[in-house]
Amino acid sequence: MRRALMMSLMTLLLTVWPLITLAGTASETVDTAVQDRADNFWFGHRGRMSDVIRTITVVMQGSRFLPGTIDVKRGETIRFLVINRDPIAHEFVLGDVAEQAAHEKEMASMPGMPMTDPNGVTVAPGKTGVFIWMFTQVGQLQYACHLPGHYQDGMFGQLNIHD
Ligand SMILES: [Cu+2]
Repeated sequence: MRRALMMSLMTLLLTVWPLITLAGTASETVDTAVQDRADNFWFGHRGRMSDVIRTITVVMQGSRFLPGTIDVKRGETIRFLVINRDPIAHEFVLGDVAEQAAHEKEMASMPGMPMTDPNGVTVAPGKTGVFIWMFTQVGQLQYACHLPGHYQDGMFGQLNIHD
């Protein structure tokens, strides 16, 4: 009798265990879905190295971007080499004017937080950042730095996505 109870408990556990494991997998799937959504912007998403068709070098110097204007084509995957020649960190963040304003607000609310957004890269003093982006729509963007005061001081450039 006792043995039979033990056996049925074992059976129950064996039946439930895969469900518990599945539950864990399900929540990971949700996290990935959230990650995917966060990675998608109206103008594109993170690109793959194997799709890169050209490299554009951007220099950050004197809290300015060089060049000040970049032209790309819809459908292009660009590798940005972002060279920071300043003794302070800078960001290279892609977005339209409204998205830049939102990011500016976000950065102001948590000073010193390293950026984790998929649409940009933070580059340490004297370092070079690599950032790959696939442009999917025609439009006007800015690339900007949102370290305190930099955007207001004019640390942004114009990026045009053409047909
Ligand atoms: Cu900056």
